[in-house]
Amino acid sequence: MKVCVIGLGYIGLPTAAMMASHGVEVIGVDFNQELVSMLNHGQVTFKEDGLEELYRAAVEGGIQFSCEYPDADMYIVAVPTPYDKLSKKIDPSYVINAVKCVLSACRKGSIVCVESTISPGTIDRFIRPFVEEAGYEIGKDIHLAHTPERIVPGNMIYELEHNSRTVGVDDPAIGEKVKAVYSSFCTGDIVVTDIRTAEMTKVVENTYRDINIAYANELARICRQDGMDVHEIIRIANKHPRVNILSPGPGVGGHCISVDPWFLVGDYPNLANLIKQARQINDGMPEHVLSRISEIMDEHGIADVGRVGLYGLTYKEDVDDVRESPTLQLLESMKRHLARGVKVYDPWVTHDIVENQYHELDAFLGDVDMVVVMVGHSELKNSMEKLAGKIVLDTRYICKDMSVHHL
Ligand code: SAJ
Repeated sequence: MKVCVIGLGYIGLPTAAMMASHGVEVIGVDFNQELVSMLNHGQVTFKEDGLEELYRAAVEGGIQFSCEYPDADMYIVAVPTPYDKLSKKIDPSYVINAVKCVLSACRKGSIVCVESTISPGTIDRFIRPFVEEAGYEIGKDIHLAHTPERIVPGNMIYELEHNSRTVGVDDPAIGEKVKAVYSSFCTGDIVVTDIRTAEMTKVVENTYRDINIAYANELARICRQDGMDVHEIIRIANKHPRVNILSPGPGVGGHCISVDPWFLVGDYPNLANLIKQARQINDGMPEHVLSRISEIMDEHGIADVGRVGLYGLTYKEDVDDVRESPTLQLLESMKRHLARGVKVYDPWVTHDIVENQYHELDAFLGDVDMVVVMVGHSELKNSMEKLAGKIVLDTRYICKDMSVHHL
C-alpha cells in the first residue's frame, strides 16, 4: 500500500513517521512549503518525546515530504477542524479542501480516511455530496472512512502504538483493509464500525473529559468558598472504586477538548445542556484565576505595587502547543482588568508571542513578586526551591509541602 498523509502537524507527522518506520510506503503532504522544506532538511517541526528518533527511522524507511498530492492507495487527512465561534458548529473547510485535492490525484478505488476530529454527520453532510458531484461513485471509485486519532500530546508515540482505534466505514471489507494498514504499527484493539458512530465516539470521548474537568473546577470553586481542600477531597473520593475525578486547573486548552464539545452544542443546541455548561465552567476558569490573583495581592498588601508573573504559556505541561491556552485567555482578561505589565515565562515557548515574555527562569523570577503557576512543566517541578520567598498561586497543585495559594 502507498499511503499519503495530508497535514503534517501534531497528528499527521507522527502518524506518517510511524507508518514509514513500519515498512509502509508513505508520502507526507502539507501546503506549508516552509514546513515541508524543514522536514526535507532533517528537522522535525515541533517538540514531542521520541519524535526525533521516530522521524529518523521514517527517513530510513523512505518517507517523502511534498506539497504536491501524489497518487496513492490510501489517503489520511489530518488537518485542523476549527469551530465557528458564533454558531459553535464545525468549520470543515480544511477537510473539504484536502479531500478535493485528493480527488485530483487519486487512483480508482483509493481509500480516503479522515483522521481529523469531525462532528457527527460531517462526512454525510459535507464530504459525500461534493465527491458525488465531482462524478465519483462512493464505494466503487473511491471509499470514505473516518479513523479518528486518539493520541495525547506529551505521550503521542507510545499512544500511537498502544491505544485502541476506531475505523468507521460504509463497507466492512474496506474496514479490514484500513485496519491492516493501521495494524502495521498499532498493537491496540482496532474496532470497525460505521462512519457516524466513529465520528460521534471521538467527540464523546473528548466531551467526557471536558465534563469531568468541569466538575473538578466547579468543586474547586465550591471548596474555596468554605475553606475546604479540594485536592484532598478529590484524592480521597478517588479511592472509591467507581469514582475518578480529574484535577481542577486554570482552564481547559488545546485544540481538542476545548473545541470538540462545542460541535455537539452547535448541532444539538436544545439537547446539549450539560455539555454547554461544562464548556462555560472551563472557559470561566481564567477569569477565576484573575480574581484569585487580585484577592491574594490584597491579602499580602501588594495590590498596587506587586509585580505578577505567569509561569507557563502552553495549554498543558511539557508540550510546546499554545492553542487555546488558558494563559493566553488570562492575558486577554488582564488587559481588560489590570493595567500593569504582567510578565510571562515558558521554557517550551522559545519565540516571543506575548509582551514581557522572558526566556530565562531565573531572570523571570528575579523580576516578579508573585508567581502564578499556570502550567506544571517538569522544569519547575524539578526546581521548586527557586520559588522560595515568592508569593505563589499554584493553579496546578504541583507545589507540594509548600505554603502557596490555590485556586
Ligand atoms: N486538564 C485539566 N485537568 C485535568 C486534565 C487536563 O485541567 O485533570 C486540562 C489540561 O491542562 C489541558 C486540557 O485540560 O489544558 C486538555 O488536556 P488533556 O491532556 O486532557 O487532553 P489533550 O487535549 O492534550 O488530548 C485530548 C485527549 N483526549 C482524551 O483524553 C479523551 C487525547 O487522547 C486526544 O487524542 C486529543 O484530546 C485529541 O486530539 O482529540
